[in-house]
Amino acid sequence: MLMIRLFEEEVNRLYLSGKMPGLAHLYSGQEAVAVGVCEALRRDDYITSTHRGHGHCLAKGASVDRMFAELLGKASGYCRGKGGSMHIADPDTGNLGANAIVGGSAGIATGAALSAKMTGSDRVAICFFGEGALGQGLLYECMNIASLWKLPVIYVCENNLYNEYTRYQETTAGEIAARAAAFDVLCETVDGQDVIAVHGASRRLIERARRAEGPSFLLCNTYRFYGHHVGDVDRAYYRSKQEEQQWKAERDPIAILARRLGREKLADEAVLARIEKELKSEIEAAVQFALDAAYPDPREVDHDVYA
Ligand SMILES: Cc1ncc(C[n+]2csc(CCOP(=O)(O)OP(=O)(O)O)c2C)c(N)n1
Repeated sequence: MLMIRLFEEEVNRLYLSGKMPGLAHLYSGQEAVAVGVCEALRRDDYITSTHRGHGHCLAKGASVDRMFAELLGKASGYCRGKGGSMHIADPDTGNLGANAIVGGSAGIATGAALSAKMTGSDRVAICFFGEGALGQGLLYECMNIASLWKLPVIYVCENNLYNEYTRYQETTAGEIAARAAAFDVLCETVDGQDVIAVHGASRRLIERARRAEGPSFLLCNTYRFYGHHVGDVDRAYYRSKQEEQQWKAERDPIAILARRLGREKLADEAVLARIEKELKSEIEAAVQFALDAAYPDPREVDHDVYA
């Protein structure tokens, strides 16, 4: 979780210093969801991700140097520098890709689950999506067929309270869990700031999917600490500074886990400080690798691009 947090802070710095083209949607605050879920997966299981995808990629095993290289448009990046923040895919770790189309991850994850079933493997697919995708019809077509065909897919809804600059209650009628229940898809709701809770629920739902008992829906209540994207700095008009400060002070998933580790005498301050130091130097080296890396040859502009 700390790796994701430090990665995102560095992405923000690269953006603010004009070194990163385009923009990025930071995952800070939501780390317990990606980590809690992905720690319950095998390397060959699938995930599909969203525009806010760095945390999912890292939790599934992507390396920070190739991630930074991709963000900076370099040839050593995951998509040879042509995808950028919102399109990172890593087949080696089962990551079928981030997706800038809200709701798009549902179709890909459900298709991957269908392929697992048809080929007789026991792989499962995780569909990460924000609550904004609850407004997309594709999700319901997918949940319907996944339920009828008992596909091994888990729909992980990260409700961070806002679809871009709008509170989710202004776009989402009724109870979220009822939408899964309508398709006879089992739903569990968890505190998305508690990595142990997310992990426990994920293990149950993933093992159930592996036993061919069908799809499920994991509703994670969470919060993003930064704006919708790195450029969304002036945001008091849609959410108050006080609300942000309260979540950061009381509901930070990393601090919640650190307190628990201390209470249960599993790690003391010195261990946590050492982990932070090691991660900081890994991130620093990865940024330097990406800054020094070469851009793709302009003659390759139409290679690996699909239309
Ligand atoms: C099909 C589609 N419609 C609209 C957009 C523009 N858009 C980008 S992010 C976003 C809101 C996403 O909210 P949510 O799914 O809750 O994810 P979050 O940003 O909160 O992680 C919208 C509407 C888009 N990318 N794709």
